[in-house]
Amino acid sequence: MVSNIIQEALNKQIRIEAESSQIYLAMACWAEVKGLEGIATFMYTQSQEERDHMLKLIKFVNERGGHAKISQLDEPEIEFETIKSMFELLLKHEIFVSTSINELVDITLKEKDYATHNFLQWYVSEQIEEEAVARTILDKINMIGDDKGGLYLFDRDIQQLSVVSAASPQGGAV
Ligand code: OFO
Repeated sequence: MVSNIIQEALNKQIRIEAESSQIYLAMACWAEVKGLEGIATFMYTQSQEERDHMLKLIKFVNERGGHAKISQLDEPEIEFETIKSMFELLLKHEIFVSTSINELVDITLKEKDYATHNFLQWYVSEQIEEEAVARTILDKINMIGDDKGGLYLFDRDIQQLSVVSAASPQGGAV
C-alpha cells in the first residue's frame, strides 16, 4: 500500500514522464519536417520510451492500492535554433528528470517505503544511461561543427542508435 505522500510524489513523476514524452515528440516533429529522418526516428523512439516509463509508474501506483493521476501537461517547445541546441535541451531535461528521480528515492527512504525504493532503482539506472547517451551525442555534434557531410552521416548513424537502444535488454535509452 502506498502512503499519500508516496502517491503524491509518484504522481508528480508520472506527469514528468508524460511531459518528457511530449517534449521528445515535439523534437521528432521538428526534425521530421526538416528532413532529418535519423534524428526524427531517434526522437520518436525516445518519446515512446518516456511514455513506457510513465505507464510503468501508473501501473505501480494502481497495483499498490493507490490511484494514478493523469494531469494536464505543459506545452513543449516546438521550434529549435539548431540541432545542437535541441540536444542541449534534451540533456538539460534528462538532468532535471534525474534530479526528480533522486528526490523521489529520498522520499521513499524518509517514508521507509522499501518496496517503492526498490521499484525506483530501475529509473535510477535508466537515467544514468540516458544522460550518458545524450552526452555522447552532444560530443559528436560538437566534433562535426558546421560540416554538412558530417551532419549527413550523424543523421544516418543516430537512426542506428535508436535501433540498438530499443533492442537493448534495458528497454532503451534516453
Ligand atoms: Fe524517463 O527516462 Fe528520461 O526522462
